[in-house]
Amino acid sequence: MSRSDDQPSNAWAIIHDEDYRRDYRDPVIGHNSHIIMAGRERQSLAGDWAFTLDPFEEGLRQGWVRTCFAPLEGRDAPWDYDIANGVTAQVPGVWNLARDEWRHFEGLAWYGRWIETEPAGGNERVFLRVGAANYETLVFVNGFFFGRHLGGSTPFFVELTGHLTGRDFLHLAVDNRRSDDRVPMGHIDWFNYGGVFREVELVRLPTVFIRDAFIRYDPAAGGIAVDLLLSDPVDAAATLSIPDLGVDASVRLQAGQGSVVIAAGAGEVALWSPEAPRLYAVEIACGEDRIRDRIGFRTIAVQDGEVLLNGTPLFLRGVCVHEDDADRGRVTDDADIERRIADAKALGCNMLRLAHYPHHERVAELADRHGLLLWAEIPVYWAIRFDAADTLADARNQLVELVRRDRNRASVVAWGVGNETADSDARLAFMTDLVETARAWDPTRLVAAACLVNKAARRVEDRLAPLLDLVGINEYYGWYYPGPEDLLAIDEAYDLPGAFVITETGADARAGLAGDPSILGSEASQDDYFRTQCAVIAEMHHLRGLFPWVLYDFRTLRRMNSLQHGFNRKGLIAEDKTTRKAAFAALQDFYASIAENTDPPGSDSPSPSAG
Ligand code: GCB
Repeated sequence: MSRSDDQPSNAWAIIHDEDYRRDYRDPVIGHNSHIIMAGRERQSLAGDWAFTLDPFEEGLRQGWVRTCFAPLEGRDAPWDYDIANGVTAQVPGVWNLARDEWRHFEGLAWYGRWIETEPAGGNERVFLRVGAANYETLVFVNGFFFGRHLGGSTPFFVELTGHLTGRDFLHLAVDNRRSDDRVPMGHIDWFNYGGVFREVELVRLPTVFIRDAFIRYDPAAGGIAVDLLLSDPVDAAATLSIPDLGVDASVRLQAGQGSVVIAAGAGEVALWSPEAPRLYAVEIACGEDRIRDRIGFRTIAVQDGEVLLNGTPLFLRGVCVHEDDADRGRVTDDADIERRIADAKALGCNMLRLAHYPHHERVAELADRHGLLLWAEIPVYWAIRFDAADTLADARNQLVELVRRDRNRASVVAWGVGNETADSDARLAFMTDLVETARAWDPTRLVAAACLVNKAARRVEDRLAPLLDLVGINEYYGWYYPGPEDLLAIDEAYDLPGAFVITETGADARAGLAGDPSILGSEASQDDYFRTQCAVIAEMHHLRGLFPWVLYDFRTLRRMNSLQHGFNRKGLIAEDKTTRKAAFAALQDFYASIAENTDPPGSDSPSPSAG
């Protein structure tokens, strides 16, 4: 029986067909589907969706999405799937935390729901936006296959215009299986949550709409620079207004593209910074379309190993954070993000490293508002298949989806392209491609990565490092390795053009575990680790930033000892996101000492005490 029939197929007829994914490989939905969301109205599809685990991918083998609509009466063959089987799951949500029996499921699952919305009128288009679903998502409406998206943390869009009748069934088949050709691959130190864990929405747009707008302060170009891209290659005129700067400009677009530079000197624009996060209302209109945003204008650069924000040297007082919640997994909301920002600020931070994948877009929007710098990264982590062209295409696409989503956010100052990836020729070619891709899509931000150290030679030794603006090392001297005195030798030997930062350092501790510093896992041992580290870091001359690992304990199945219980316990705060461990104060003291003394640690002026 053919799988295009709309009658249930006889499950027996397809059991020898192992090439059952052939009809679902193309099209691949990538960053070209991107639509700038700034201020647009959306119809939320949040709520309970019909949900079916499908570990054997029978839905793809048997074509469930086409056959499920046949009425029960009149069926002449048995069937294995109903859309209304009574099992539901929340969107946004991760299935792992919804039911105990789904906790460790890795594979394909079907989400489905009716969409009730007006079909697109003559001068309208309708798009589906999926905020993020881990990892591969196949999109179907009324059984029609639109394509598949790869990558577990970035948004994608599907045009539904012409496919909606008023009441239509949307299926998302989400597959979170780990595999060595994905980004990340199978071996990771965080929990591989599955599901549609960010918002799913419908967006209605005019026939020709503003697909993308890149808005930034670029003194080299002469002021505020704006690039516009329309949905279609038409000639048009757009208007750009920034009322608080008295800007009311017009932009000519040819074949759907146009650019403008608004002359504005540093004196005229109040530049955005963590201390003064000034945002300007910006509105762009073209034909019937209009986007509205609040944008901060600032510059970020690295010169002679120094990080310059608005031209002024800055020490990056950071901390790493995962997007993880003990109860909701990857699902987050404004309150959770605001807490993250408040905890980082309480620590004395001016920056967050969003490890190890793109976090929710609200993080950058709220960091813009509250004044916190961000390092945003893609999950090129550990042993990626650097020799595989498809894996590179996937990584590159995830990077561009992230950049296009967040490049109007002043808070985002660095694109992280990789974390602790082993050096090889294939890796160098792969990473060089990502560095160039980041710069091509956004020449205004820093490109960063956590690089490799030759422990024996005590120096940063990584062919990727000279290509970067921020050269990070994950060092863990005093935890995985003896130390931390070797840091001084590494610092001494540092001679690269990029700014040198510690992208990770930390030690596990179970909140509440008493004992003296010699008891590994006690709060005192973690506190001692950081106080010892900071005393050494205070003597480093080249270091321009520190990102301790990690703000909160987070779930990971690599960590199973009696203290860990499935959590990485290097958090300065426990997984309840409330209980601060003793080491929190150690870092707080260190950051306070740096903030008081505006010179970075190790500079020739009096160096800050480690507290
Ligand atoms: C690292 C990794 C990070 C781990 C951390 C650890 O170097 O980048 O993902 O969670 O170490 O705790 O070992």
